Amino acid sequence: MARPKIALIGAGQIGGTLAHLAAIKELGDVVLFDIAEEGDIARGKGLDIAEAGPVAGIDVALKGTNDYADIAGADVCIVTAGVARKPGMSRDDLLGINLKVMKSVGEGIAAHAPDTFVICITNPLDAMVWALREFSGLPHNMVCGMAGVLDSARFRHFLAEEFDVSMRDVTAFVLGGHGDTMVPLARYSTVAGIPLPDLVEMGWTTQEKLDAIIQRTRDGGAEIVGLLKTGSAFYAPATSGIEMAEAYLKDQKRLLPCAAHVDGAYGLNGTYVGVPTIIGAGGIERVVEIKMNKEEQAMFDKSVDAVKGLVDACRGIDSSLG
Ligand code: A3D
Repeated sequence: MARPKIALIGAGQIGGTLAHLAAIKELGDVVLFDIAEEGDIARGKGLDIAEAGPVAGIDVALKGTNDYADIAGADVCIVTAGVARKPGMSRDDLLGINLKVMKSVGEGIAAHAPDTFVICITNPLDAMVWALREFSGLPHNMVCGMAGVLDSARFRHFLAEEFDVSMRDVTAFVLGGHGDTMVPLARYSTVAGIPLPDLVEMGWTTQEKLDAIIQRTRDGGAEIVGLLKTGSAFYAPATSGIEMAEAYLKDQKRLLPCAAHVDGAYGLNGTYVGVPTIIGAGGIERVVEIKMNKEEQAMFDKSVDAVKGLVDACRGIDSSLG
């Protein structure tokens, strides 16, 4: 049986890390696509990782390209093409530039890999995944965005540090748009099944400390941008994207929060936003609707409104978007 094929559209910081992780995990053959003018980074990174193969014992093929024809037959496309944040920029500042990129990427995927499962990582995430779906015309269940896995991972990391427990025992739930309005849900986040509010009652932490961790989670991307100065996070985003790709390729039916097309659930009709989903061979097989209390629902609604505002801004920039 042929190995699965993974196309990485964008071979920058996240794209290169995705290629390395996909190769190390032997998820399939990897094609790196980029149009960078300052160097042939797609071919350079592809060759560099391939040359690690004999040492690491990796039996997959890597190819760099600037020709969309090379992504033909891809089972998964992970899209990071576009520009990333610099200090002082919000994710939303990237909208105009990255919308144009989504148009060319969407058309490239539609022409050469229409049966693929698309995971978008380009920011501002929820609006870009919506636009990418519109431009590509692929079925909604086959186009999603990575943000919730990363935001939840950040939350889990901070909680594991606070409680001094293994992060393997910490589960966390972050919903809503990937931005300042994201909704970390304490009630649905646990240490081995014990919800965070109970842990506060048990004296493991205080409500003030928990609130500070929630805010740090919301600001997690900006914290890394502030440290790196030259770009944004890439190791954790790439690791999160690979987890979603693996769930699809291996039909794992993982319950993962991701930016999915929500039509009916949560009172929404046709909005891309971060929700719990089941990812398996059918792509986004299900959107899981959880119960929220009034306060959580209000935060979620605010986040949905922020996403809708960005989608409207996209429509204002490109009149071909319906
Ligand atoms: P970077 O290292 O700049 O890589 C982006 C690559 O895209 C560059 O190599 C460009 O040459 C390439 N590119 C630009 N236009 C095109 C095009 N039309 N076709 C093909 N390639 C193109 O950025 P990065 O890898 O650090 O980040 C990529 C994106 O992910 C940015 O938009 C970030 O804001 C975003 N990001 C999202 C998250 C989420 O959690 C959603 C986290 C971190 C970064």
